[in-house]
Amino acid sequence: MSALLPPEGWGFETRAIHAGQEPDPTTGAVIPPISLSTTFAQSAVGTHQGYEYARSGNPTRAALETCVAALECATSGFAFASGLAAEDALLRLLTPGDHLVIPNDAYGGTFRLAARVHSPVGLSWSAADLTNIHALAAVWRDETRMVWIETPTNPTLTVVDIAAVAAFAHERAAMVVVDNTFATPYLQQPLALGADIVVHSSTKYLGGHSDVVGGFVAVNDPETADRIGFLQNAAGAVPGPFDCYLVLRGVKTLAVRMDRHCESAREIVAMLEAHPAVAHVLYPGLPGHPGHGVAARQMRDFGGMVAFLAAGGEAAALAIVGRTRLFTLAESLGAVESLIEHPGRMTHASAAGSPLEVDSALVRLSVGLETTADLVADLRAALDGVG
Ligand code: P1T
Repeated sequence: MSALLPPEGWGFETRAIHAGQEPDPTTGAVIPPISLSTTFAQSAVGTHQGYEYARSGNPTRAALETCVAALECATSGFAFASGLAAEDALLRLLTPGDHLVIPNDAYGGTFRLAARVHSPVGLSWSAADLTNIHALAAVWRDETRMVWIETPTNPTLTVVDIAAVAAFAHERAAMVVVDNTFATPYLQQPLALGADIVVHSSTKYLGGHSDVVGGFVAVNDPETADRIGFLQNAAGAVPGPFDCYLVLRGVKTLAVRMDRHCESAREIVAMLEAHPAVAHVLYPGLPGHPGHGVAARQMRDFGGMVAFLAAGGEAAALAIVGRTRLFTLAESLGAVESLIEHPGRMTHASAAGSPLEVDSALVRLSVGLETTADLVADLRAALDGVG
């Protein structure tokens, strides 16, 4: 839920710092208090100040929900305990017999949730290359109710034209969900491009400091919002107040962090492109990237995630990820510290043997906020050793 919308015309950074975060009326505290109470006094049965029980609503969570909804230019926002909890709530909008289309390189956990949690209870799904409307048309069924877009995708940084897929799906009365985790609302506004629902792993750029797991859903349609609010409360996968505070703190600096992530990613891409140990660089900012034109149109900048194929195949990829010093070998992304990983054996291992299996030579980088030259030198040294 989001209580108080910011005045029209506030810029992104102003909304990030002020939306939902007016000084506390009782104390003047500038930062929304971490409200720990699980229950709220009622002056008579059903008469209260907007809160009854903390699973249904909590003031710290409401501040976060108002703020991130405002960043996505949505009328309603819902915070969840993790990105996958948020995704799970969205898949519960579907009923047995419905058909879902997911991208053929979605995050491994999204694939696992659809294929191994929702599919056994009646959801059918297909994976498709969503960069190609004909591929989407080829898997379309009368029962298709939802198209799940990730853009740029995790881990191959494929760019999907949100407006084109939304137009196709809406003509056929299906909903469009966009996982905006990689781009963030600073770089990309899916609702304005025609999507119905935005979902986030706020564990990543929204939180931004590798210290909180969370998820978020933003929507404009009041009926969908009611249903998601119902699911949030009925299934109960809500974040605790301290976690809400951490994400709220994170989003205040989202814009400046994203600008720097993008800037450093550009430098790193330039080095990778010239290095003989790298066979191919995947980054939407490269003019030769197949999605470059769409990304330039629908994104403010190209993001802080970079992937590349090691020229020496899987063995070289595994060697490279073990050789960096500043880039920590770890799952996750989107935080101040740079991370490196091998998707085939780590984040996307659950997609092995499926249409979503990733190339074993692939290395993924989450470019952090350390000194750019140090990051370039660290990676170059790791690549030089592999040859
Ligand atoms: O980890 P969680 O907060 O539950 O979010 C899941 C999720 C959803 N969508 C995308 C695009 C994601 O990247 C993730 C989580 N991804 C990783 C942990 C990772 O290292 O790729």
